[in-house]
Amino acid sequence: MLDKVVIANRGEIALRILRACREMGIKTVAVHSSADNNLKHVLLADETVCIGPPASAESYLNMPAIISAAEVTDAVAIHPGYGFLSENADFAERVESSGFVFIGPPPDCIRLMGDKVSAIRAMKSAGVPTVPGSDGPLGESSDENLRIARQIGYPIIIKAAAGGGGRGMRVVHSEASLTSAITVTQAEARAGFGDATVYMEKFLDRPRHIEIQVLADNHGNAIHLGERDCSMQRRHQKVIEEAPAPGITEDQRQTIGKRCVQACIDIGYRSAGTFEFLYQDGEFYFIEMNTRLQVEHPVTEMITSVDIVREQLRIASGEPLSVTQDDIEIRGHAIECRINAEDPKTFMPSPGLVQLWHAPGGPGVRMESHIYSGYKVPPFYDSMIGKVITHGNDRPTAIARMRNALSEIVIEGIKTNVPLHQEIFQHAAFQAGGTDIHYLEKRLGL
Ligand code: MV4
Repeated sequence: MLDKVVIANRGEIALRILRACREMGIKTVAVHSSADNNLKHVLLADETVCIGPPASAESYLNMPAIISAAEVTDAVAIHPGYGFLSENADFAERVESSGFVFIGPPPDCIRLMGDKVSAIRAMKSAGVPTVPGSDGPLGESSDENLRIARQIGYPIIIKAAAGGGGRGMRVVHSEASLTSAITVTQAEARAGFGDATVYMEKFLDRPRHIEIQVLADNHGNAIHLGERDCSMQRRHQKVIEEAPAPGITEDQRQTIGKRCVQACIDIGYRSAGTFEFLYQDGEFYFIEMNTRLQVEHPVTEMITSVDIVREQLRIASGEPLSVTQDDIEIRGHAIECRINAEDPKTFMPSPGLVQLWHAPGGPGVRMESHIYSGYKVPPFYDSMIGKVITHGNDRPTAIARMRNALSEIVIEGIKTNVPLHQEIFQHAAFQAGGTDIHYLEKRLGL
């Protein structure tokens, strides 16, 4: 097993990784910015290294500083968490060429999936269902682009190959605006990502966002852990996630899951990964793959009893997966609410001193947070300060436990989105389950 791991992240996920390491007898190095001396995982880590000033660009994105920290502490591996450098193929490569293990997929897989055009191509040839589209980058000829769009049928969506997560997209409803929309999206892509490549897909008007969790080791084993429904979102920020997805049958789960597993084998994937799909009218359409541990991984852990971070650490040390596909059974239902330090009405960030913090508890309640009474939420980073996850034998039980948990939470000193969650849990449409990606924004009147 790995001897010592650098945790190249902050907040709740750094604490999650630290806990997994400690359980497994792995020593930990917390690398942190000068604004993060008092992070909970920094206080708990075996060793700490300050890697730069508050700005992420000079600390959590500072590759040489992170690799140097691994060198001076004699660590053997680096876990990037999510965000920051987690999907940076160059970082993964530099980590490995410096002699450390990158706790994630091979750099080539990160690169393949980072380019959405090559990702879709690879997934299509592996038998994963994709959205009808251009199946490649758009060329210069507007006649040819008009022909492709006509064949797909309007509305269509233009997307940047280097985009993803909602950046660099434009919906086109008719021929009249196609050519200019392509030009504008190309210009934005060049300015935003340094790559003007765009592609075209049929625009799905009311899909759900359903994703499949996979794990793959170095011994040719790959498994899927079922799906998560992440449709409850605002401006591409997920707010609530759940597993399993309401209405998805065991047959559908195994069919799409098998396709994802085969795709992992085809591309030589390893570690944890997520296949993102749009789901509409009973069909799955692949859109992107996330080559990292995700924020919402706990809902899958709760319904499968697989510790995804532990599996990542095992895989990185060369151990086989601890479970086979036949071992995986979906048990009950889990829901996650992301808790953000923000105004519940305006969504403006609300950093500052946490004067009082009481965590929720009880059966089936899991709190993933690094905050404590007296902790100061810095203004430099993402506003997510934790996640509450509830699990129960069925969805109504998970919902009832979440309502309890939300009502038990006490946070004084900063504003949070807990009241927003409490409101959503009153909605009849949420209680019924299966709302689409536009539901929350419509309800909020955006
Ligand atoms: C789409 C789509 C409709 N049709 N593609 C946005 C984020 C990026 N991951 C892909 N996105 C979308 N792609 C087609 N062909 C609608 C979205 C979309 C969306 C997707 C998932 C979660 C939230 C979303 C919010 C707005 C639009």
